[in-house]
Amino acid sequence: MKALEGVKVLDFTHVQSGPTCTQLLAWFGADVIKVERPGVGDATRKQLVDVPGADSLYFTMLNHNKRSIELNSKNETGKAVLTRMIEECDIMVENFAPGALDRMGFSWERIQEINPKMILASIKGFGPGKYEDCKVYENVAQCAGGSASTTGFRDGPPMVTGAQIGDSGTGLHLCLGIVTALYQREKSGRGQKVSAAMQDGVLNLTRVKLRDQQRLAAGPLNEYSQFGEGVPFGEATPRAGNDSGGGQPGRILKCKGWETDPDAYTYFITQAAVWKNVCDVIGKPEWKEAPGYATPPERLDKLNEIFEAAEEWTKTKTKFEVMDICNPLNIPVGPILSTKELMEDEGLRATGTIVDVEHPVRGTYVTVGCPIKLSDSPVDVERSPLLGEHTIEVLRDVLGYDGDALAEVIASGAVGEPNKAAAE
Ligand code: CAO
Repeated sequence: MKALEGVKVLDFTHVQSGPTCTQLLAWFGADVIKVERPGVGDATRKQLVDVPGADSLYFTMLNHNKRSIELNSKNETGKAVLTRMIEECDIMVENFAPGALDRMGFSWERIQEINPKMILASIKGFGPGKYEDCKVYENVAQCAGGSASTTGFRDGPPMVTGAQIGDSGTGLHLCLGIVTALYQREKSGRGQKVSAAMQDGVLNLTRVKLRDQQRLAAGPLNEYSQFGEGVPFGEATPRAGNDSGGGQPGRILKCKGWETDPDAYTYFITQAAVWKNVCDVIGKPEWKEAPGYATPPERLDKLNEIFEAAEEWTKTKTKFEVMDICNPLNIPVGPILSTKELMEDEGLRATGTIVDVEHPVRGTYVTVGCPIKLSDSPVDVERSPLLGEHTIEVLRDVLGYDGDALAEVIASGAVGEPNKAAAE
């Protein structure tokens, strides 16, 4: 038995943010039925195509364990089918542009009329306010949510990060809102609307930078490298390069092979509690007790010198050797792992965080499995559905269309051409 077994999800999501949310619900055992435009489907099916004729990795990696139904929600028969789906499902998730659901005729008020127990979950770029009508993509959210202004180096431009905190991050936020609403529904008997704005999601993940913004009022942020370098602070939290965020000085340092391998680097933290170990490892035992080096405040204006010395040492070791030497000494380090190394990582494969998936059109591909492990609800990652693969099955088994009623829906064209053949 899976945690969300028996829960039905009308998945009206597309691109990345919404699909990451419903993929989690599917992994936790919900029956997730993805509604897609006939003949077209989620735009990502045909974006960044690597195997001609096959659904792209962009699509397959975000839509595991779901069923797909083709349905034109703007045609009258399609609307009737969608209404039946709203009656049958527990949760409806969407991330259309602002107003699109209303324009289809399915406002929150209308959805509640159809099914008062429905949980309607929506992702938009911005919450209510002057930008509420904007269409928003990942990097826009990273920029508007405070991540970009606090990422990168002080002397360079703002930077976006490779982690999709705007899309996948907001998908996670929404997922938590949905299961919480589901829990409340157990007691109240009522559904509710769950909203997550991408700007808000990014800002939540950038929370510590707002902590620093307010600390500026009490003086310069002395754990930032620029403090030790004597560079004055401005009005807002600055970009801090690779400084660690928790007050212990840390940097990314070159390791053996850095000249040719762009990922031959390690993170290295000069943790105060193990300063003596750090000094021994990097070949500077004289710094252990030396005036100007012995205590963390004294070291603040010498961080460049200290990390240069540390790097002289790390450059003689591979990033994995650095890990092997420093971990037993409680010196916090971390290898910079490439995507290739992560895909091949035996530990991640053993836990199901990296998995191989078979796909009938594209063959075998690698994906990131469920990163959240429930001891009583294990996850089997199943391939994403082909466009409309389950249209007839869902019409029959979930919505109860049979005989003439089923034939009528198919003849209307509301569920797309290929399914006529499947039904016959
Ligand atoms: N049948 C009929 N019509 C359908 C349909 C279906 N099954 N599914 C979608 N449509 C229609 C919508 O109703 C909409 O029509 P109208 O414009 O006439 O109302 C139309 O398809 C396009 O939907 P959209 O505006 O959401 O799509 P877009 O490609 O123009 O914009 C995006 C994409 C992501 C910018 C926008 O959806 C958005 O801002 N979403 C919220 C924020 C978000 O999730 N962004 C992250 C995306 S991942 O980077």
